[in-house]
Amino acid sequence: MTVEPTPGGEGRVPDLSRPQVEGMFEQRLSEAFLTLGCFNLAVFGKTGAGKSTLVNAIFGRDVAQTGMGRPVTKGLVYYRHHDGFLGVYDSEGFETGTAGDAIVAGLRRIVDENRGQSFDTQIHAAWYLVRWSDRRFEGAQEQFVRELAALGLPVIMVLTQVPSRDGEPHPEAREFAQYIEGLGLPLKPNGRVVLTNALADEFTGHPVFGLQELLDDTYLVIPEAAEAALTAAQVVDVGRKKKAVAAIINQAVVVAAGVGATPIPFADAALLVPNQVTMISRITAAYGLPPSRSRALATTGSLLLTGGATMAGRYAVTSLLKFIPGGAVAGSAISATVAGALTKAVGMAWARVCEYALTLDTPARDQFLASPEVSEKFLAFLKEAQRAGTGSRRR
Ligand SMILES: Nc1nc2c(ncn2[C@@H]2O[C@H](COP(=O)(O)OP(=O)(O)OP(=O)(O)O)[C@@H](O)[C@H]2O)c(=O)[nH]1
Ligand SMILES: [Mg+2]
Repeated sequence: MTVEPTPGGEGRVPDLSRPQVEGMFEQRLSEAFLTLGCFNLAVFGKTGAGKSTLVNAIFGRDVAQTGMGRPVTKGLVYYRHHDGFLGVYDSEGFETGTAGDAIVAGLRRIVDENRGQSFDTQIHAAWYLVRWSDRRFEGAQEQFVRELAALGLPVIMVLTQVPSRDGEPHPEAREFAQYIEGLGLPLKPNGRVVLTNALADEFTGHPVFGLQELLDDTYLVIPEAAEAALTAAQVVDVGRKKKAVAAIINQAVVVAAGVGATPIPFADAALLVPNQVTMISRITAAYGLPPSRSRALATTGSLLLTGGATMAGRYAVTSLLKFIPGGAVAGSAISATVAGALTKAVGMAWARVCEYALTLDTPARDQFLASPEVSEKFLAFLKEAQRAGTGSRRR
């Protein structure tokens, strides 16, 4: 990679050493993840209803296998995913009757204990799953759902393993859902039953179905404070992640413009670094990338941003000055506009790195996040953004 010389920028950058920036990164990353908090979901339904499969489909991870399980009450295990922002109460092998009574009693205790505690220990939503092909919804199940609702939990009713064609569910599954809706259960958000299929069936050709709807309904019933964690944890709706990230970048741009409001000497681009470190950390958390990889990311991030000058920063400033109005005049000073544009470019490029990481499966992703490829991709995206910005192709 070649880095263009800095126009008149041979001046020094205030010294932010790599270890300093790295330490800053590690700290801001863990703050960003802590701020997300934890989204807690409780999942109920008879054995084989598809609880584990549905959780996997929405969150892209086998919480039961990769998380730490802790039996919280008879019949109920709490899995806190090691990434920290997802917790699942799984009623494994749950059947109604006395087992159901024991679970309700245990849940009541959990709900009572967590009342008034911080939001990330509370249960934010409950999914009650019924396999559509059972075509039966028993009195005991109905009773159980009413008791969950009486505990104050928002209950979303889900029919699972529903076949569909051309976006339409099997008519009998629809009928079954309507039957349940007719029982007048206190279902959230609107008394409706959500029809889903969590696994594509290659033999019958039945596609995955209804996951977006289930996720949308879940957003509607949870407290606002749990939304950021859900957005990070889920893998169905990348659009929601992007929206959260766009807001983070905009905030950082405003801060950067503030730093540049009194134009700062070009050589002091490093003044923008702390804000960029915060931004990159928050972007990483919003996408739900693993905090367990934060050390590797901190190393890469600090390499990229040290002095705002070494690579990315210097490259970005150099190219930006060429096309930002007033940039060339500034020549040796970073104005509010330049500071904002620079920060935005860095944020967008990092967002693309994260999105790329999300397309990889877990082992490949972990490997990628710990590799020099992160900085290579980041710089490539930064260059692309700037080329698009100038409207010119390769020089
Ligand atoms: N095609 C298809 N198969 C599913 C779906 N959900 C579950 N299955 C299958 O049904 C079986 C049971 O699913 P699980 O997700 O293990 O059910 P569970 O509710 O977690 O069961 P327990 O843990 O025993 O309570 C598995 O063989 C799944 O592959 C689905 O949406 N579509
Ligand atoms: Mg299971």
